Amino acid sequence: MLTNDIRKSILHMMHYSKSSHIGACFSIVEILYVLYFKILNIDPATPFMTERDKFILSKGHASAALYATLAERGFFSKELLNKYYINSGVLPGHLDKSSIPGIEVSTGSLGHGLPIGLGMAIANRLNSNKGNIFVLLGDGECNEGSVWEAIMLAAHLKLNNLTAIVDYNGLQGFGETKDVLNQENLLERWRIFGWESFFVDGHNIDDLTTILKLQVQKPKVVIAKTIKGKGISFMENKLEWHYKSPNDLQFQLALKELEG
Ligand SMILES: Cc1ncc(C[n+]2csc(CCOP(=O)(O)OP(=O)(O)O)c2C)c(N)n1
Repeated sequence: MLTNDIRKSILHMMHYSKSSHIGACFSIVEILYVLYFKILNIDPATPFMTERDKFILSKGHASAALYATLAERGFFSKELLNKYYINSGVLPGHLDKSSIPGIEVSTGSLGHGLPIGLGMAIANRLNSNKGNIFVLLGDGECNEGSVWEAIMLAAHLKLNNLTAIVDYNGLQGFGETKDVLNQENLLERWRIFGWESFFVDGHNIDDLTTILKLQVQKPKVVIAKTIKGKGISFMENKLEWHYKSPNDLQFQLALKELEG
């Protein structure tokens, strides 16, 4: 299963580089898999083709998940994943557009991906470019005011070439999203602001594919219910795995689970 291979790559990268954000990566593996293998009109051989779809990982701290997916999709060799987040590496911890083909936007400072995606969607409309824009945000990231400005303008302009996906895992860096800034009824909030809104199991490949393929007349949001740390029993729904990196024993245990 490719999603399992992506998780294994992420685990190796995090362990080797001793870096953070493994939980944030594991919660979006199925979303990235569906986008890159079933939805996006892209070609790894011509990564800059004009009418391509563009994906923005707005929660740029989960860069390892995107690198692992891009490698599986053929954008670059899997060997390059060893150059993640190390001195003289090639793949930085937060996304840098100039690092490697396939990274559309530099992100890491939360709250910028959707406003940038909005601008790209407007530009595509003005240029009669058929490319669609997809933006993946964290649910904690939806605390940022800039996100809501973009939500309002996209709805006003009825940008049906723009899709947002919210990684709704209920956890952020230092607590539960509902305790940090409660955004009850997140789906209803987007709907009231004028978006075509859907709620799906963010680990269900068929459901994600069906909803992301739906053609609608407005901007679309998919609130994807996920589990932070998904796939490794001792990491699932555990806040500490936002920042912790697996030690040697934890690495072996996690690998065993993925291989089992
Ligand atoms: C503007 C900004 N403030 C703070 C941070 C530090 N930070 C990195 S990840 C994170 C938590 C984000 O939570 P969420 O959006 O729910 O993403 P998830 O943890 O699910 O990946 C924070 C606060 C940041 N990257 N950017």
